Amino acid sequence: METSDADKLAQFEARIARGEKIEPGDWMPEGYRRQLIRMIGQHAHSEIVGMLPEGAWITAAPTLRRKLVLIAKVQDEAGHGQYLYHAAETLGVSREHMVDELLAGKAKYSSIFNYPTLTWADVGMIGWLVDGAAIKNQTMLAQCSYGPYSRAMVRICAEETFHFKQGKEMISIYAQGTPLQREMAQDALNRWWWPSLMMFGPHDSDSANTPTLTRWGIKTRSNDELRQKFINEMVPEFHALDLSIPDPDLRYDEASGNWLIGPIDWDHFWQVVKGNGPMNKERMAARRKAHEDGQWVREALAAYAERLNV
Ligand code: FAQ
Repeated sequence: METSDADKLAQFEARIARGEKIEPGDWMPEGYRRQLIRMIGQHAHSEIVGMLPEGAWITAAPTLRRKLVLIAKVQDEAGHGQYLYHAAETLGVSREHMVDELLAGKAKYSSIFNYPTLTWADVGMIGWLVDGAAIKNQTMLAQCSYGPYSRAMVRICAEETFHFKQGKEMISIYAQGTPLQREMAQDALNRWWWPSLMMFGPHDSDSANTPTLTRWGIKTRSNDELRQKFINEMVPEFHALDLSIPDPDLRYDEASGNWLIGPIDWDHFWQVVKGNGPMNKERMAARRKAHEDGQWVREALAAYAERLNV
């Protein structure tokens, strides 16, 4: 007897409830596949576009050690993009299609990469704050129900932890360094604090995808829950360095044990998401140029593969 779609869905949801991973050849509802392609694709694009803000500082790193670390970090982000495009391909979408969607402005990537890196301290602040926020989110995704995405996240989180540590080390040194270094660290915190909080996405009440993602075990924590966890961890760290958080409403709430923040400027966030942030146009222009410059490599690889008949 044919199993009905309703039965297949019930079996699929029972597997998720038992904590089993869903693998590429397994039956899955179309909505699950679509959500994963959307999210993993956006995540892959974020890693690739995310190479640009820090990559701009490679030639200006202050010491050889810092330069080596930064090159390794930016190269890691490229690797993360590769794992993620592969993970999305297991769902039946091609990398070419995903990249075309990005370059055509149809696919999103994280809002955080649409801000300029104005000083060297921004490199440290990205490592500490931006990678820190990414890890919070990705540690949750390492537990997600889709096998290839969850396994990619385990490896990515391990590498991001190194990014986080080198960023924290830099900012800690500068915050205790010369007056100019302190000023640079504070200025970087002033500019990156709010965009980092926006990385977690809109408030739960406006997060259209969360109910579906939670139902199918892709997300196990909401945008606001992860943001609050991140704030609670980061505020004492910055205070310990005598750096001030750029939020006049920030206060500790004894009852909940949470650091409560002032209102997030969501109008600004949506402007950035829609392509009108400080660096959106530059970021997309850089990706299009890289894609055009790489055309001969793709052609050469395709010709080689054809010769080998693979
Ligand atoms: N930027 O319904 P929700 C990194 C969109 S990796 C742009 O709440 P969802 C490593 C969202 O897509 C950083 N768009 O969405 C690194 C949706 O639009 P859609 C990237 C955003 O999926 C470090 C709409 O708003 N990480 O940093 C943003 O439930 C340093 C409604 O939102 C990932 O991609 C945003 N910030 O939750 C690299 C992790 N937030 O698609 C280099 C995977 C929301 O319906 C240097 N993704 N939107 O048209 C996720 O966990 C989720 O997708 C969220 C959003 C949490 C980002």
